Amino acid sequence: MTTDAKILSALRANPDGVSGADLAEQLHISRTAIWAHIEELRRLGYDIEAGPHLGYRLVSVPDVLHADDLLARLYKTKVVGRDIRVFEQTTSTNDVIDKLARDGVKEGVVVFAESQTKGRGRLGRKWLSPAYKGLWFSVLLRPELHPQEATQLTVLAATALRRAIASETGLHPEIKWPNDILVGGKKVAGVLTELSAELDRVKHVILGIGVDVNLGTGEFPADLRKQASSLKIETGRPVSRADLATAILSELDNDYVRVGSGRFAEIADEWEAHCKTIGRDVTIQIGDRRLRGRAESLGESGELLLRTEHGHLERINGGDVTLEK
Ligand code: BT5
Repeated sequence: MTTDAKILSALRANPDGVSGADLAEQLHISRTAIWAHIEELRRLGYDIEAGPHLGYRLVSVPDVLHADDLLARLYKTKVVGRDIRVFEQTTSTNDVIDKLARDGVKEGVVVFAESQTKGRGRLGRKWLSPAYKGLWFSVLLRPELHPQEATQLTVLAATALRRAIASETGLHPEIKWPNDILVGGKKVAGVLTELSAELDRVKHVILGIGVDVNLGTGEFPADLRKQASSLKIETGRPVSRADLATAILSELDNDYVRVGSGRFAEIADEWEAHCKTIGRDVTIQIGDRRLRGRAESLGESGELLLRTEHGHLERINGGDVTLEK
């Protein structure tokens, strides 16, 4: 843990304040060094009060993503978030992770960007990623899975993401198969799963997650306004991105460990309980192919089981779903 992270942890553990002398002793550095770090944190926007009796007290934290701070808050995770990197701007965070994956970096590394110049959705579609308004990040995983089972990870990501958004905001998000999180019928988050695989083995998976946190209505272009929304619009108040990021990463870690120990079925049950798609009549567009039918359930590998209008059961691994009225 870096000195900044240790100071922030100590301030959080002592909400009434902690003296410079105590901090210096705990961290084995001089009081002057403590003071210099406090000044640096203040420059980043952390409001730290100092007084002769109370010592240093954390009054408020800024809505910035600070890698050391996130690391300190995620000290309990087993895989996801053991290594966190924050960039001001990237093309796509999935591309940054892809490069790290090829360089042999361990699974669990997370890359956040305050803004992306080439944020993307599936099939090369554009993903709007304005600066400081959302969470735009990617996670590297190296699971022991067959390539056909990789859809499990999209299911996992959507389930963890839904749970974290619900607990942090009190909203009731729903999942639209395979990768959308909706609130009040509008998309507030999406998952882009990219895979590098050999015939029978997954080499690595990149989970790219975009969450519209504090965008105002005016920040969505007109063509997206009908279908997209943000957590701020839906709750009527700003949402702390650092708190939400911490919650999402710890839920992801939890569920990744569950999948690794063969407990995907538990996640699938939770997913079905919150899925808007199951039990509905749908049209699914897969490339040039269009299928109609009823979405029956989730298969063992995370695929959607569709009873087509002709009565066959189809296993669907990707595509765009439109819900029929
Ligand atoms: C997705 O694709 O929903 C996956 C989105 C993943 C974004 C993250 S951000 C971090 C990481 N780095 C990346 O480059 N990507 C990932 P899809 O289901 O194909 O939906 C894309 C469609 O959603 C677009 O064609 C738009 O209609 C709409 N859209 C674009 N930006 C949006 C936004 N910010 N919020 C809601 N909808 C959006």
